[in-house]
Amino acid sequence: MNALSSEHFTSGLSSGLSSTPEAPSAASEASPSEAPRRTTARVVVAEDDFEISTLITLTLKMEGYEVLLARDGAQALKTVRESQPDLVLLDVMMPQMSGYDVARALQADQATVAIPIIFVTAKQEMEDRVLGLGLAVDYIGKPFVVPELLARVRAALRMRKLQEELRLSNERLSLLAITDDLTGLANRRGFDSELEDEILRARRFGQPMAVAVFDLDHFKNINDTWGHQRGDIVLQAFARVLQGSSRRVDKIARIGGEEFVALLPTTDAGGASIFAAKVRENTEAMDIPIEGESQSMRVTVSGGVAVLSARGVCERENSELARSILKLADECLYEAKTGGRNNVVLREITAWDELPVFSPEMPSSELSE
Ligand code: GH3
Ligand code: MG
Ligand code: MG
Ligand code: MG
Repeated sequence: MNALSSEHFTSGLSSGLSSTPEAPSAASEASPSEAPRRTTARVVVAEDDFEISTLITLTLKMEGYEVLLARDGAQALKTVRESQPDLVLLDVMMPQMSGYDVARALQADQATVAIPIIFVTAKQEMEDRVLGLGLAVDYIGKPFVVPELLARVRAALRMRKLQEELRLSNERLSLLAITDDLTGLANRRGFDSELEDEILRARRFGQPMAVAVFDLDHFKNINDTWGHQRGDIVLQAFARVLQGSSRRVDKIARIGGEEFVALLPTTDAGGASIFAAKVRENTEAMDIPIEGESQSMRVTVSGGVAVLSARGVCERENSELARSILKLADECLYEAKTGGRNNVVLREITAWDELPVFSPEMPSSELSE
């Protein structure tokens, strides 16, 4: 997923986190993190003995679980891979492939490694149990009693649910770490890694790219006149202007209080200039109503655009080039401010070495202050 594209980023927080009421009936081709979540647990039962498999299947179905049956090891592996179940009940002695080998294959595969396995087997020597518990979360001997089997299935599913919740919450946290709360755009941290990736692509394929920084004009006045909260509404409105003016492949972010940036891949000076002008005009045209007031809020923006249409070899590190590009765009922004604001200044660089060398003591975002 391109986490920072304008379309994906705002919807990213909710994707994969909601649940759908119905369990999918057929195997899904989506990866585990993209697959819709089920409310009914799905269990694969791999058992070559007809009577035992019938008993297990009926028992689980009566508990409301969805059951998929496999008659041998190879079929078990295929069914688990295709159906991404919540639990596998695995016999050890089966034709084609032993339960141990199935378990090893599932653990070696990133797509199935997190699916818990319970061995249900007649092999009950101490060594068998030790080997089995190295591969599975639980081990049930045959013959088993139904209530105990069910209790162990429930326990394994409970553990699975907790792990799944933890995984989703971790996913959410990593997304939050690169997201700006107020606007839902990427934050500086998220933007920096995208910028480096884009520089790598631009260098490798010799394509142009542009970085445009925007800073709202006299924004302090907005806060002073209307209060901080309404100032926030203006920031959100400007974020929407940026989103509306950019393409899906563009990456936009809020990198400071009222400072934003847009990264435009494969965009030359002509394209970047059209983009920045559109942002400036759409911002000027914004008329933000204020609840309970007859007046509305208006704001303008200044922009600094650095366009890289550089070819050839360059020894400098991508991270250093990233800082230099932002610095150059910041210098342009500074010119746009001193030139009267509500204004865009663009500079094009045609050789990587023309980029000014960044001095780490001077954070780029402070240059426009
Ligand atoms: P300039 O045209 O030179 O950019 O003037 P300015 O007033 O926009 O610039 P200055 O840097 O002096 O002020 C930036 C203001 O942005 C001051 C600060 O209170 C405000 N600001 C920064 N972050 C936020 C925020 O998250 N919400 C709100 N409402 N205001 C913010
Ligand atoms: Mg068997
Ligand atoms: Mg400002
Ligand atoms: Mg500023």
